Amino acid sequence: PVDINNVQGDILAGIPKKFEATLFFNIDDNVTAFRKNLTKVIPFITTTTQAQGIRASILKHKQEAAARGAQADLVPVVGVTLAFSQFGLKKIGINDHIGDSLFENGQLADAQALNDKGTIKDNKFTPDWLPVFKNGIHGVFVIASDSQSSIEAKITEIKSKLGTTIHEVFRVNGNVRPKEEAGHEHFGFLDGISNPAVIDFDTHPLPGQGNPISPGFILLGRQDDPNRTSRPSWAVEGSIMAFRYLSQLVPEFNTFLKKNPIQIGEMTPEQGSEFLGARLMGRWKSGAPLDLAPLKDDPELAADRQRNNNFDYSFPEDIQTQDRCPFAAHVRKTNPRNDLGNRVERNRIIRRGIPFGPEVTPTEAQQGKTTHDRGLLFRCYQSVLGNGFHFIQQSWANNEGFPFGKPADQTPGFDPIIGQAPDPNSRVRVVGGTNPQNATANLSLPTDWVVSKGGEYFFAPSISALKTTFAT
Ligand code: N7H
Repeated sequence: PVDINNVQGDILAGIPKKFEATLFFNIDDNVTAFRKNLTKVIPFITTTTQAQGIRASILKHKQEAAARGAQADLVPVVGVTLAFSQFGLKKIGINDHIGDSLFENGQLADAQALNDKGTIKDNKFTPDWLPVFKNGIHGVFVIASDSQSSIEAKITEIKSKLGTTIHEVFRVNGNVRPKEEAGHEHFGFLDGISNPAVIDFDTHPLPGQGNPISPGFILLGRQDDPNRTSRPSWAVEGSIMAFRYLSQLVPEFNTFLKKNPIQIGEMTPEQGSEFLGARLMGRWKSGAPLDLAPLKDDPELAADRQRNNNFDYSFPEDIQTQDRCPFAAHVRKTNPRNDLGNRVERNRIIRRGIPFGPEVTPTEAQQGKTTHDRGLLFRCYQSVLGNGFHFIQQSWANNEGFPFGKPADQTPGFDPIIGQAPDPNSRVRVVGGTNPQNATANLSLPTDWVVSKGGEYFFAPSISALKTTFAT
């Protein structure tokens, strides 16, 4: 079974957060000093048991506040996650193959296969990424808390322990959006509803979480890890983190919705625009799934954890129609549920992203044009990138034919949210099935609304590996 005192807390449990700093660092040449100092930082790293404890105390705090009729704030806590890229492992002198070639080659080498935008010169592809992600980052700290000041204090503490053995190369702050937008990403949709339940850990899965998946699809070296035999012993109970810096063009997205409403029955143009947005996502902004609420938002359903994820696209009987939810809708593309006979365990990932950047300004909204960078600091965990993040992006979201086996006159098209077309310069994507009354009609999307500015693949070691293999 999984040792939850050994697995980092961000992976299976998640660390509650209002603010989160993602701090990328390089290790300096005195590696021996770094490994020695690292010993003093390991006590800061949050374990799964601790993350669960934080959740429990927040729940208790909320219940107590509710009993008093008061509003509960987050309990003051800080959670820390630490992970290393292949460059970092090499720098430290850990040269074993971890059993994941995409990780070992790094995300930059994967950018073209992911269809990130870029330029090709002399047969060489260079993505349009922030320079920092092209320079070989060694490691990342993710620091989550209820307040920015607690985060700053923790960073100071970490840095004081590590001294000059690392230097920060880039930091980006994420935060939960204000007031009623809390929990919603920048396009306005509630996020963080659906994650897989993991055997040995999630003892009470929610309806619709799907068959609980074997821990080895998330944790290296555990039950059903497809590459179990090729893992070095120190990699066991670690997980591979895919990080992506994804900018979102919110005013442009909204302008498109405004210009292309899908009005059914009595819908006003505004409702038609909401409806198109929901068709592209597969959920209403509230989080209510189209598969259960096909024509009208249902905020009560959205708020009910027993129901808001309990669907698999086979309603009423026929998985072959997109009357309720387009085949290409973001949530259907990235977790096709019964489109693949509910047999997608190995392709599930655990998502832990957070929005970054300011709210849309009135000027941006009015002009329909982004001038302030904002988006999602996407982070997900899996044991094999070629089944998880990389596979979902390349073989599902970017693949017009997926899900396969649908009626011949209804090509699903690209995932309208994250799908990327192969041509790095011209990006007209076609998506099918957006109009429930005309299943064969296609819609051309003028632009990408989610733009990759880079990222890296990291390995989040177990606590025991940090102690014995990484630190000395
Ligand atoms: Fe996606 N969004 O807010 O628009 N995502 N996502 N995602 N996503 C989901 O069901 C979003 C991205 C998955 O189990 C929801 O929890 C945005 C990448 C998966 O039914 C919303 C970006 C990848 C699921 C968003 C983005 C995925 C999922 C519904 C980028 C993987 C679960 C909330 C800026 C390659 C599907 C929920 C399921 C859900 C949004 C990126 C994957 C609202 C804005 C890169 C597996």
